[in-house]
Amino acid sequence: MMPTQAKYKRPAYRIGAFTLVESVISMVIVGVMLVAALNTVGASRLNQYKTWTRAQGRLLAESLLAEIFTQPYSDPNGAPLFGVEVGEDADTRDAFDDVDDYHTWTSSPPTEKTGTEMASWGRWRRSVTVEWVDPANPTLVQGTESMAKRVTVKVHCGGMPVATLVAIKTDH
Ligand SMILES: [Ca+2]
Ligand SMILES: [Ca+2]
Repeated sequence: MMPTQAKYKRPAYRIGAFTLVESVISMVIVGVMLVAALNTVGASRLNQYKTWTRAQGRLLAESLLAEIFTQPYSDPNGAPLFGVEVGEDADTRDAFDDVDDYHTWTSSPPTEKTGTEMASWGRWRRSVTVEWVDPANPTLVQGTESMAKRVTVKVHCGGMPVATLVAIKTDH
């Protein structure tokens, strides 16, 4: 009598279930998609922060530049000097009464003109440079009185530059 050949029987673990390899591949795919999604969210938040920082920096620069431009071109009292005049305190803007008094002014955190520190702005710095420039070409710095002063206000946050504004004040 001839021996009968054993009938093929499908393994039970294949019926209605994932194999171990399929499960691992699925987890890898989900993991990669999750990382990509988190990276996208992180990049979006970073862009929002940078936009906010630039906007705040510009506001800080504009407010100080506006204050400087309410001052006359040169000191109204006595012999004007480039920088603070005799008797004016260079540590606070309270006594500043002309544009070039602000030359080399810097403060962190930013302060009001009275010297009051702006609360919650500890990482921010404002600084000012004033230079005589050629009225016909304000990119050319002059070593002597030229009847035009270029005022540059820079704002840093955490040591990084975030805003720079430049304006020219002339002696009418
Ligand atoms: Ca002055
Ligand atoms: Ca002055």
